[in-house]
Amino acid sequence: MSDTTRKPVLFSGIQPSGHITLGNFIGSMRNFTLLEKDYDCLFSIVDLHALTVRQNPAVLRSNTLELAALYIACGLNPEESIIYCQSHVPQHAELAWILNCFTYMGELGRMTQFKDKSRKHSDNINAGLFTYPVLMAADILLYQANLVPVGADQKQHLEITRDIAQRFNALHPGVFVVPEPHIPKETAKIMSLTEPEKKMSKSDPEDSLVSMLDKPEVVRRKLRRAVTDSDGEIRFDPENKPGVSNLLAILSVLSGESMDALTTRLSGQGYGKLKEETAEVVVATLEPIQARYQALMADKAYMADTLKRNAERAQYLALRTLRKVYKKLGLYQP
Ligand code: ATP
Ligand code: LTN
Repeated sequence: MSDTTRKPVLFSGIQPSGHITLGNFIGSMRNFTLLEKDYDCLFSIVDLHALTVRQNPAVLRSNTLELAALYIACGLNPEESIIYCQSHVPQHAELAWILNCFTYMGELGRMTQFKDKSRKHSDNINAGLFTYPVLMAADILLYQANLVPVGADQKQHLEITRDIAQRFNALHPGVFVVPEPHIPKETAKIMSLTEPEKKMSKSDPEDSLVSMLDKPEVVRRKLRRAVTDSDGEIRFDPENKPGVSNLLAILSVLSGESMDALTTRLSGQGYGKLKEETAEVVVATLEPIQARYQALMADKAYMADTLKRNAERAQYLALRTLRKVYKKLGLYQP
């Protein structure tokens, strides 16, 4: 990514709040690899966001490195795209403060992620959890991003980001690019294996998810135990058959076989066959990623150097926006 290229900018982030799941991969990382060549991309490990929920420091550190290596192992190129830790670029927190002053309590109170996480962590409803979307808006607006690929659960956060950008621009024209979300329908929401009415989340119990680093036998066991239903019919119907539809969605996306072709081919067969085929395509997808991951993690110096260099590249871009914002707002700059 250089100053002179004309490609539009793509920004996305994933929290190092646990082991990266198949839901994160299908809903976001895989789409990053499909879009990378057409955009100047930034892929952030949003470690400051992860602090909105209590983290064990040693585990957070190890999850951060894991996520960085997985970004690269999935095929993203850290010499082209900027792969970096959010906390290494202080301008995120600085712009978040400014944008806090352009965001209303009422609109933050309506965010469903805030309501869900407040319920889940009722002993720690901190102000960071409440202002989480403002930091996310800062992430995106700092780099003048045009496109933000995310899963369906982030749609509302993209809407508030656009509202904040437009509100700011109305007072100070031309400061921010108003970003577009990219939420492909087929990959928008991978569901939990044990409670298929809920999305798969990396901070949920182990049985409910496939981790990107699960060994083949673990993937096979988890998929064999995935909750389905009792009518025995292989049909794509997320409303009435969430478990079966989730397996079909995973299989279709990863194999490239269309949903129509897949349901026709499997119709009349048992759920055992569906689970087995899904497990095999997941194993085949994960194997090369895991091999690259192991190689990257064996070279800690390379990982550290890559993250350091990329944070410097991100800072350069971030500073340009922040200076403009400070100047427009009338903060005295000697
Ligand atoms: P946590 O459980 O800590 O909230 P998470 O698993 O929901 O984490 P995030 O880091 O919040 O993951 O999300 C990273 C990206 O992955 C986001 O773009 C999000 O929309 C996407 N994503 C997360 N879970 C899924 C899912 N089950 N299906 C599709 N996309 C998902
Ligand atoms: N909020 C997102 C993670 C995230 C993000 C971002 C995604 C933080 N900053 C900027 C896209 C762009 C989540 O919880 N999945």
